[in-house]
Amino acid sequence: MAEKTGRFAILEQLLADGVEYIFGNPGTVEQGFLDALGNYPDLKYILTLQETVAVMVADGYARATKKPTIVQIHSTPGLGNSIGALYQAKRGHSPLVVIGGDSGAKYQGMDAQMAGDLVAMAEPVTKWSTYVVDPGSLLRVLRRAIKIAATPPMGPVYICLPQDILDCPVVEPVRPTSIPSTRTIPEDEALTEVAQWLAEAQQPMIFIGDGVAYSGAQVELTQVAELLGAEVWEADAGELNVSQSHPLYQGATGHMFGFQSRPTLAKGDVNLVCGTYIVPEVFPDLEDVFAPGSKVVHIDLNGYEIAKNHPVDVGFVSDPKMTLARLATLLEEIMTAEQRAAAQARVTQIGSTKATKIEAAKVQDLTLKDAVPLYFATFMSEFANICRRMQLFLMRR
Ligand SMILES: Cc1ncc(C[n+]2csc(CCOP(=O)(O)OP(=O)(O)O)c2C)c(N)n1
Repeated sequence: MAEKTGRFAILEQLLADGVEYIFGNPGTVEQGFLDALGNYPDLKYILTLQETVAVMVADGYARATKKPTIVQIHSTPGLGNSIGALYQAKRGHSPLVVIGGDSGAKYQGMDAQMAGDLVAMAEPVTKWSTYVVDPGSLLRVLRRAIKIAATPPMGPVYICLPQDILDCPVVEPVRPTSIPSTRTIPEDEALTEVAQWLAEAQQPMIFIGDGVAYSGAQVELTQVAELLGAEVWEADAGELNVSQSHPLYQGATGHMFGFQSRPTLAKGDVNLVCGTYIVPEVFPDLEDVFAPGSKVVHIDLNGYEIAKNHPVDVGFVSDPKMTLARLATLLEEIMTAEQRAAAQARVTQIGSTKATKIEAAKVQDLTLKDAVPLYFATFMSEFANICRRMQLFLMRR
């Protein structure tokens, strides 16, 4: 094999992993890397003029594609500018792979201009932060970074690629990164017990977050909600987890004040939490949020978030799509005719309450239409008209 240096090898590694875009804002130490890019026209570099923007644009792309997404940033000042955006990417479980430049491992001791403890800076805002110390492990560590970012619960990683390492010959073979499958499902016995609780519930409630969308579980979630006749609330969500026009969808519990979300959280006798943590509010009530004696079931690939703040009766570290699909089948098998009728009555009642609330809100909006400058509902209505005129179609993923 012809000898190639690290900067060519990492680009070939990215191509082997199906990467099409690199977002970034480079500096002098990334110049060799940028020169190498010229050899790979299939990799497109999206330049932004500030690092926060590079990370945020990449974050959007990463969440939309759910694929490991590369952002390239300059050493200490560049990483410094990225911190806030990386924090948001971490909270949003975005599979970002931040590749950071640095003058070189051999210059570390000099503490020269723009030197800093890059790994320590990135650590609190990433899932993993590391520095490549030897050309012999350049691709191994890059693949590990990609794997960590893209394995659910996904999240941003930082990998520092010092310039002198990128200038060294690399003999490691390029091969696609192995991303483990997380399509896992709980034991049927445990899931059957949970299905029984839910079937018997008088007031089942569902609380969801982006774990639903990341697992592609929108259909299964909706099916379970309809079978149960349960209100569906989003606790911590930015993705499309359920159709917002569905009669059972009730909106978000809120992210500011616990006293506002508490009545909703305390309403159910059996609570199904999926793909979110409870509770994301900034000013949460520190006491338990669910009704005393109620049951709580949490399904999530993110084990850290299960029972993070409040106890659960059962937590499943499993894939929402597969688990909800199996739960729906079990419910169909075990629900009695009486339970089905009660659930159907709840669907009708929840839907009509929602429709009445929406009508009342529309009347309220009309009264305020011209009374308040830039009233939001007026803005959205005008915006919808423009979209219609421009024939803009919002594609549902
Ligand atoms: C925060 C940060 N990001 C990136 C760099 C790398 N860098 C050094 S000079 C430069 C271009 C600056 O362009 P401009 O602000 O127009 O100033 P000019 O030097 O062209 O006058 C960049 C991106 C840096 N030093 N600091």
